[in-house]
Amino acid sequence: MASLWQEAESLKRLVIDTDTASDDATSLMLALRWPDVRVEAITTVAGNLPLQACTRNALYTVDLAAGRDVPVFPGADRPLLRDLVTCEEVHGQDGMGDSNFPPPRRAPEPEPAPAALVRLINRFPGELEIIAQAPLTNIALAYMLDPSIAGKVRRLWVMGGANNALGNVTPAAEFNFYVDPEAARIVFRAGFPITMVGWEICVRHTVFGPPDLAEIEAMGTPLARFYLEINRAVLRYNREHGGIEGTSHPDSVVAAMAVDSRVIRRSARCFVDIECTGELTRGYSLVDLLGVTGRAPNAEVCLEADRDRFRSMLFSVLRG
Ligand SMILES: [Ca+2]
Repeated sequence: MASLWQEAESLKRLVIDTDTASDDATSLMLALRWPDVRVEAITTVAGNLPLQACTRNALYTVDLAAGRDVPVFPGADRPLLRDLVTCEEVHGQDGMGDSNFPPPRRAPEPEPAPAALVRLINRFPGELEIIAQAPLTNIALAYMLDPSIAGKVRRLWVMGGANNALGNVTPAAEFNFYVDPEAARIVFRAGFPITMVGWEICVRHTVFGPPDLAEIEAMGTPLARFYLEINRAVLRYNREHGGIEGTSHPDSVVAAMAVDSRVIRRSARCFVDIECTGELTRGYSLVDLLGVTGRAPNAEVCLEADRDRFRSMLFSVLRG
């Protein structure tokens, strides 16, 4: 009995909200394979690709990486107010490096993602951590269904925005906040205990260059092969358009932080808001590092990640 109780005590319960393509799948792998972590659900949302493709990629990744059944709940197929913007040019037409994987073995759940989020957060009040690594549409919809969930989530990890740094869709904006800025604004004003990890953290502390990739290739495991396949397109895109020589890990570094907070080296509590009306700055994340707005902090903002720790964590997962 004691060991069962201890197991329940040390178990970290996660839900991952994802527009599954390339690094989203790596993030799922890391969380699904990490000890003492239980991924209670995966929720999908339109973003990198249309919803159906994101859901298919999530299901395929669960087939490959999860040792147990993890339900996948499809959610919003478009942003709250705007037309969907996708980015097949970054991740490949299938979002997985044009690997054209066979159809997944399992099927998505019938319950919509926002309803599933509300149900699970209320089932595990104060216990669930959510990794939001996509446009925040599902999280905003869940909050609108039941505003009390903002106070019941143990932590909401947000991959999105850029902390006073260059965006990746426009100079002002990172993709997730650009796609659905209204959802991002709703979520940051809702009172969730947010940790925000911006695009600049990915660029500065998570890139795997040629020596890292050679080491992964030499592993020869199914997960290492999967990693290299799904990152083919993004590797090319990073080189030709992103000014980055290697693979980038915006989502998987957040998963690593969620399962081991030592991956965050420095952070600061700041007021963060998202631009919804700017002529040139749609989706810009205002991070008030100096406190000049006089507004109360609403997020813990990651300032520096531990690259070596992240690398060794992901490598240990890929080695299998
Ligand atoms: Ca994503």
